[in-house]
Amino acid sequence: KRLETEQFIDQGLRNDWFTAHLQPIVSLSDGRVAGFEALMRLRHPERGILPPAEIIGIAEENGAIGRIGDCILSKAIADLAVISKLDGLADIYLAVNFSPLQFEPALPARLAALLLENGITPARIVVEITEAVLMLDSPVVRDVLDALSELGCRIALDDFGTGYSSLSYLNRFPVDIVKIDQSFTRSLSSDQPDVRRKSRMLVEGIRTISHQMGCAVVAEGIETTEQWDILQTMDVEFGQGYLLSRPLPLDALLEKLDEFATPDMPARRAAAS
Ligand code: G
Ligand code: MN
Repeated sequence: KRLETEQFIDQGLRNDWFTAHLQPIVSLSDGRVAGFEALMRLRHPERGILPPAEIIGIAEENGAIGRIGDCILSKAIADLAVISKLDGLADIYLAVNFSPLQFEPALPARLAALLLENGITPARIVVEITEAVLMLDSPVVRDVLDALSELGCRIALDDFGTGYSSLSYLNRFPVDIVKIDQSFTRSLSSDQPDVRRKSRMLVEGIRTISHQMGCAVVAEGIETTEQWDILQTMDVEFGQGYLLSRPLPLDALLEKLDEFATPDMPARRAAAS
């Protein structure tokens, strides 16, 4: 099974099977699309889309993640350039996930060059990292983060509140955005009143600390209108999840964007109907 996955990765890189799917990130106050997160997908010609978690796990072990990351980064930026031409979407942002192994000294310059080629300002790029990057706590990681930040990119801390994610990271690294892990969003609508109440307190607590540290907040994994409604009352700026849209390839996304907010049509009604 593992060998097979390694072969798929190899073939994928050679035959251009890797692609970026894009998932809208929506402003909770008015339902407008604020940005997109690029998510890696391997589209096998016979097997279809392969589960990304397994591919990323193996690619991180055998080092292929660097080349996959480069490929996704350049495709997603090219997609952003296309989306930017649409009415009202000229300032929309792109969030890209980075694995710890991609944090090498050459990254900021390579990203800057890609952005220049595609006519995109660095302020429109969000670099998503997990605590796995910060846990390395190496001078290289620090320097790369600082360089990305100086370039004008924003830094988002992904899956916040789970794993080894530590509040002290907010203190020690230049974080601009906190993404509340989807498990918290899910528990907001748990059938157990106690779990609901406590998750609410956790989300409100994370939000308050994030805001006090000057970070914007994104709630991940919104799947139901109930979760959306709860989050809307909580002063969380942004939301993302299947309720609004699954991650989609560029052509499907361009069609779907019609459903999203215009000034007189909030996105949620469109998404929920
Ligand atoms: O670690 P990160 O948060 O970047 O991972 C996002 C993953 O979650 C992606 O694989 C994406 O497809 C998936 N995802 C996005 N929205 C939802 C959602 O509403 N529900 C669930 N279960 N998964 C989601
Ligand atoms: Mn992410």
